[in-house]
This record gives sequence, C-alpha cells and structure tokens, in this order.
Amino acid sequence: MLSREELRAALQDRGLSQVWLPAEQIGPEAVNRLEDDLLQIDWELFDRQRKALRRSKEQPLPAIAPPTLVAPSKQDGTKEQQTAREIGEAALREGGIAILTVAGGQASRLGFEGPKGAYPLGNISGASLFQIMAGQIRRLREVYDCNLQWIIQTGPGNHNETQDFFAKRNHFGLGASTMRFVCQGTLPALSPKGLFLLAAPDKLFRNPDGHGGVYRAMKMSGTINDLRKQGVHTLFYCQVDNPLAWIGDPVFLGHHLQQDARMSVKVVEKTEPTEMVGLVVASDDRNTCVEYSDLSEEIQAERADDGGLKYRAGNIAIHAFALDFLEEMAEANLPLHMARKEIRCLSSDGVTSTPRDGVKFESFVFDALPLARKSVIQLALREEEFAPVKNRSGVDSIQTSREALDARSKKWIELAQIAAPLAPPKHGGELECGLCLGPEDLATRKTELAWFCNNQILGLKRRVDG
Ligand code: UD2
Repeated sequence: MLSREELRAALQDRGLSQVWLPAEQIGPEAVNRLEDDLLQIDWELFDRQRKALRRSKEQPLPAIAPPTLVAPSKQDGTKEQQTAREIGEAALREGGIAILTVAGGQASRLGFEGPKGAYPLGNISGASLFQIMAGQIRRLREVYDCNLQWIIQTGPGNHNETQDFFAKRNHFGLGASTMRFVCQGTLPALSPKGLFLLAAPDKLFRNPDGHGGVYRAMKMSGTINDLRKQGVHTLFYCQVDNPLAWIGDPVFLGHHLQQDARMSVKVVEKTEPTEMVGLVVASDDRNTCVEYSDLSEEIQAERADDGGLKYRAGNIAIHAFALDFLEEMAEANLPLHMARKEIRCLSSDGVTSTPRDGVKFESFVFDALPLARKSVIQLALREEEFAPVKNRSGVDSIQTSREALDARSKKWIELAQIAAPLAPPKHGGELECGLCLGPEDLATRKTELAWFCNNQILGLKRRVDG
C-alpha cells in the first residue's frame, strides 16, 4: 500500500487532486476518511480503467467458427461418456472438487428485496434458490460420501444478509465449516473524463467489480490456498439464478479432467438469433465467449448445413475450473467492460447529490476462456439444465423457471418409473430439495418415497415398503 505522501503524488500525477476539495471543506477527519478510501485504490487497475475509457470503440472481432461440442451428459450410452462419468465420480469421492456459486447480485429486477439466492422459487414449498442448490450439495455428499465444500461469492450489497440468511437456516444442514462466503471487490466509477465520482465528500462512488471479480476475491480471501491444502484441484462453477443447474455433474467434470482442461463451459443450443445469451465460439486454436450485444444481427442469424443456427452454443455460465487456472486469472488483467449510466453522486458544489453522467466498470468470468489452453465445451439439454430467473415476468422469469422445474420433476418421476400412487398430480408438484440428483438417483430411492397429497411435495418420509 502507498504511504500518504505517495498517495498525494499518485493523485497529482493523474490530475485528480480536486477530489480532496469537498472533504477539505468539512475538516481533517473527513480528509482522513477519504484518504483511507483512496489508499485502497489499485493504481495499475485504475490506469487500465482510464485507458478503457479512452478507447473509442470495442476491439474488432477476430475470425470466428463454431466450436467443437461434446454431447450432453444425459445421453451417456457411449463408452466415452461412461469413462468421463467414472473420472468425475472418482474426483468427487476423493474430495478433489468444490462448488463455487456466484451470487453477488441483488434481486431488484424481480422486485424482491434481498439477495437473489433468497428468492423463494419452489412452486409449493417456497424453497429459496439457495435452498434448492443446498439440497443438491447435500445429496452429492451422501452419494459420493465426501465433504463437498460450497463457496458462495457475495457482493458488498448482500454479503452480511446472505451470511445471516444461511445462519438462520442452520446452513440447510450443510455445516457452517464446509461453507465459505467470499465477498467480491469494487471498482471506482469514473466521470466520462476519467475523474473520480464521490458518493459523499469522504467516500468514493464504487460499484461491484462484476462476476469476473471472483478470481481476485477467491485469491485475496485466501480461499484458493485453503482449498488446495484440503486437496481440492477443480471447481464446479454456477450462477445462483439457475435452479436447474446440474451441480457437480460428474460427466462434465470427467470430460474436463480427462482432457486436462483449464476452464470448461456448458452451453445450450440457441434456437432464436435474438436470444440474449453469450455465444461460445472458436477463434484460432482457442475457444472464446462473445456477448450477444457484440455480434452483428447477420452473424447471429447465419445458418449451418443442418438448418440450425451456425453459432448456437449459448453460454449458460456453468464452468469447471482447474484451481491453478483460477488463481492465474486473479492476475490476468481481464478486459474491463463499461456501462455508461447516470449515477447519483455528489454534485460540483460538494454538498448536494445529483444524477451525473458516469461510467461503471466490471469484468466477466467468461473472458478467461480464451486464456485457457484447453477447454471442453459441452452441450446441455435446456429443459434439464437451464431456466434462469432474470425477470419478474416474460422470458427467463419466475414463472418460466418454475414451469421448467415442474416439468423436469414430472419427467424424472416418469423416467424413474415411480408407480401411480406416488406420482404427482397433473398440476404442479415438487421434488423435495436434496431428494435426488436425477431420474437414476430417484429410481434408487423408490422404496423411500412417499407422496404427500396435501402439499404436493414428493419427498422422503418413510420407507413405504416397511
Ligand atoms: C449472464 C451472461 C450471459 C449468459 C447468462 C446466463 C453476462 C454479462 N452475461 O447474463 O452471457 O451466460 O448470464 O444466465 O454475464 N454476479 C455477481 N457479481 C456481479 C454481477 C453478477 O456475483 O458483480 C452474479 C449474479 O448474482 C448472477 C450472475 O452473476 O448469479 C449473472 O449475473 P447477471 O444477471 O448480471 O448476468 P446476465 O443475466 O446479464
């Protein structure tokens, strides 16, 4: 960290000395508080922010081609898939895997106060997104007889609330010592001319550094080192907004490990050119992920010989990471993405607050993909693995996600050949959180199932066969 004198010099060199003025008008204590805040600035990163600001346009896209895709995990009839499953299962059993979920966002788009993971999504039970995921992790621990760790990335706006949410619910039976909450960092927002914006005379205006902040947060918090000491070598990564995420999918993990991949990704087939998901494409000898907004409409609408979209690999933000690669990415200078917005901050009078033009910066997890010398891109079946909750209504909404969960439960019950008295009624049923990992797992538990007609949750109650 800089000394106080060095800080003053760093500000002066960059033409930023006016940042002191409002604090100086208040007094030395306010100046000290601002100084403490400014001492947290990473100047190398700050200079990159300013450089990004000066870049007039995003970089032109390199030549791209469709990536090579591995078949979905469910279609595991082939020998290849079976081998991958065995490798993934062995890694889970041996304790080489941990789960990482990014949950730094608020649920404001859903009209819900609080961390998004606390949103009660369960159709009948009202189970939160966190609880649905916790259930899967509990079941994985049972099936693979392991102590699977769960790391949740929170944000400065929901860190305490998220921890309280879990504590009040006894960590859903997972055990507090096997969970870790890692708070992502922030980046200062800047004016279009590259000056600091102030939230108050003694405080910079900052915003969360994006889900790409997870790399730094995992390293700075000591989590990567601790996991390594515990024998973890690979992370399964997912977003909290997708309750269908097949957490710890052993086939996906197996492919990733077998190919010695550094970062892998699951994709769903994009069927509409206008669908707003990032696309995984091949470029040179690497894979890369491009935001839909960075691709022209013509490219997005191009067709392949089979009539489907040429670029159809839609990123669902499920990854596998080699732990070493995750650590490298903490120092990798990933691109900074900018959002130009009106920001409510201190006005030039240094007293009142007012909306001003500003720029927020963040980094994205998937920008690490082209830095991975090897990556596996695996197809996932949308109806099985992807129904994110992004909006209050319409596409990717609470309703569409609930419907997808419901449809999947019904399908699993059918596939597990659960007999009529145990089958759910036509309209809305729910599999109890943590009951099973999929239809095969459900089938193994047939004798332990009971159907609760009154609350329509298919869960574990008693051994029905005595
Ligand atoms: C993201 C991807 C998109 C596609 C889609 C799949 C981006 C820019 N786009 O869309 O390509 O893969 O997901 O669902 O990411 N989060 C944090 N910290 C932050 C910001 C977000 O932890 O600073 C978490 C957030 O809690 C959520 C996830 O990251 O779990 C996704 O964030 P989002 O909702 O902003 O991403 P979205 O929907 O734009």
